[in-house]
Amino acid sequence: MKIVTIDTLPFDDQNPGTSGLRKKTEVFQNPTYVENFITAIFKASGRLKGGILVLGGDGRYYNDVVIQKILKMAIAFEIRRVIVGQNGILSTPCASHLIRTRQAEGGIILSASHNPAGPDKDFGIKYNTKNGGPATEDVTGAIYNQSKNISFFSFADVDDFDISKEHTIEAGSTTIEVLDTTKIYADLMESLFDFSMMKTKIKEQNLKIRFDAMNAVTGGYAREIFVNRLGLDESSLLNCVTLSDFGGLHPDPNPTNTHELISVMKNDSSISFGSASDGDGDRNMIVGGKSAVVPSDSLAILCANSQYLNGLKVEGVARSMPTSGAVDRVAKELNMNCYETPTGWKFFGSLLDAGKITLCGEESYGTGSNHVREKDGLWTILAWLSILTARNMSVDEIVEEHWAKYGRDYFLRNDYNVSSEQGANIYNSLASATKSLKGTSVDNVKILDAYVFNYEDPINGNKADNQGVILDLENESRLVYRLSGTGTVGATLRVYVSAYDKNDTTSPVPSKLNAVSILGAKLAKLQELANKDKPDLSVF
Ligand code: VG1
Ligand code: CO
Repeated sequence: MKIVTIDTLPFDDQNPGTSGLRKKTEVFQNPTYVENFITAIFKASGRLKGGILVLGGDGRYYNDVVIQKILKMAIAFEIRRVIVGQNGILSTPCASHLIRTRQAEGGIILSASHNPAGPDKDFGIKYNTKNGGPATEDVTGAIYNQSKNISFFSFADVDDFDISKEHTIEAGSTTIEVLDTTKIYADLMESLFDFSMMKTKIKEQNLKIRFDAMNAVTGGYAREIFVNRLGLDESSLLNCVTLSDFGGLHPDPNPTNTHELISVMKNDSSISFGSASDGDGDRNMIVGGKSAVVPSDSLAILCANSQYLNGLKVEGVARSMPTSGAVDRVAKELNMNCYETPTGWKFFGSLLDAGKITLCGEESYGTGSNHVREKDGLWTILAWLSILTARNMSVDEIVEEHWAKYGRDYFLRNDYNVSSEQGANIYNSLASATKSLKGTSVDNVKILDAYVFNYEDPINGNKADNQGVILDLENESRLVYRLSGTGTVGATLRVYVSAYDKNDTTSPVPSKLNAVSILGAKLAKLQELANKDKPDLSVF
């Protein structure tokens, strides 16, 4: 077998963000762009040579081409075994599971997750390490360094491999194992939940559900779980065929993007449980008859109802810093530790590995448990289904019961799309204003505390500075500012707004949070510095 080595020059923009390297697809299509980055990954994770690599993606445009490139490069790099999803399909949580169960050195997931797909949309490459979780900052830093110093890459000069069927291929010193991962993932879910009880109760309770895969990676897994194993009707599935452009959908599951699901739920009151997942299957959205469950609440509700999760023993919980404090209230009541981490699943890994937490979540429609080291969309949906069937209650009833007991943490996120310069300017101005803001009142609202969130991992001591600006306001209201690390054009300033009310739990979110929202924009000088008089997107 001929190994070809090609000279290359570094690209200066291969620095992974919150969750992998994401760019416009056309950037990845630049000659040698993919090869450079893959070489950087291979070199930064020393033990891949002779080790096992898990490989797959969410099925988006360019997935097929990049998979073939990586397979040929893996042979040249003498990776011992590459476990690749059939047709290149592999969800992020399933990749995490495979890395763990097959003792792989790492995994490459081709996905820009919740970003849209297509030749003029986005593509991405994520790297996960041995524990199954997203590469931590030290590893992504090493990858970036390698990418800046690269001078050549190598690949095996062979025809494309047939990855359309389950089989094993020997190539050089590499074994390529093509796997249909649907069964593996469904088996994992079946080991975590009591499917036979759920199946019986779904029938007894005549439960009707809708699940929207948004034409992305979870369609096949969902059919196997919901229809084949839990006996739900085929009509439960929406957009469950994986398409390379996701059928034009924006697979970021929130009420704005899931029109079809929301309208189906509105038009048929007999369907009491709706859900959706994102491009690569790690996010989830839970919808009741009245509205979508706020992800921060979803995490708190899972924690408060963990006795209905088939014996899952919750030792502790964690939430990302912008996520509301709803789960903190439950943790306090249950007398368990609650950790606050920076945004991004990579920061939960050490806590999960050390057994300090069992559940964790983010406001961005991500929740998961210690069964893998990624957030897991279908797991969360099954967790809700497990609670709903065990308690014979609807989503709305569960949410209302929760608020009645704990009060409500009203939450919304305002996104402002600005230029990179404007984003940096707004964020840096806020960060440097924290000292002068602390203790002052603006528009009659007292700013009790103002600080930059610097994190030190409680398990390994790793530091991650400057992860956001936090303003704690009176009456348990809070503003958090940070710049998105997953966008591909300009910058997105995220302003997270929350307010707590023990008694009033039924106000509309926008009106309840209006005053704090306006204050948030004013303090960031959004009008002055970016000419923005309203957010480009509000998610709640
Ligand atoms: C966003 C979310 C963050 C999530 C990340 C990856 O990051 O805010 O909570 O972990 O996406 O999710 P950012 O930096 O744009 O705010 V996924 O499902 O797109 O891998
Ligand atoms: Co995702």
